Amino acid sequence: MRAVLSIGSNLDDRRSLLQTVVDEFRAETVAASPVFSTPPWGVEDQDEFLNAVLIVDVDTSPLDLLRRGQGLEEAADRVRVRRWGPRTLDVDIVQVIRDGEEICSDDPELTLPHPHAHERAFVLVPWLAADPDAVLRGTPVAELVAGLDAGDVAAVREVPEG
Ligand code: A4P
Ligand code: MG
Repeated sequence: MRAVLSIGSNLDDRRSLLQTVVDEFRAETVAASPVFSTPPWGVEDQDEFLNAVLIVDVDTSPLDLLRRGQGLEEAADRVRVRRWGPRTLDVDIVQVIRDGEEICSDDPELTLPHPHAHERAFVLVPWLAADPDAVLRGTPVAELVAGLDAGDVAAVREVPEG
């Protein structure tokens, strides 16, 4: 199955923390976005995030993929204090495609597609950079981005490497 992962960090050495996810999935990665600097969404009195999107082909189930992501979050010493609050590392599964079909699930443990993906510039802009042909629930991601607040989109800025 193919999965779209959104990764984010706004604490500690953000770039190295994102790199742990890139390294974990290196052999399975089919596309990756650059790293973007993004204003905090949801809870706004916190530091800027670094966000990126990875597209991976994995043999496991969606739940096993979630556990792999959570293992990386734990390795990053992530402490859950506050919903949408500061975090060392967040690995969200945005979408899973199996046999050409987008998997939909309202299971709270793994909701697919991710319920906020369609409204988050910090997910959609990197996703579009990784896959210009991406489609979410039948709508091209390019169209979703075009429908977002232009200021929110412009605030998601690619970070030069290094
Ligand atoms: N869960 C359900 N569906 C999924 C999914 N598709 N992917 C469950 C990953 N996890 C999923 O997540 C809570 C529970 O969601 C997990 O137990 C999992 O089984 P969490 O990571 O423990 O808590 P959280 O991340 O604080 O809550 P939530 O609601 O998942 O927040 P989000 O949606 O992850 O948003 N602003 C910027 N600029 N960049 C960011 O990366 N991230 C967030 C967090 C808020 N604002 C941000 C960013
Ligand atoms: Mg999360």
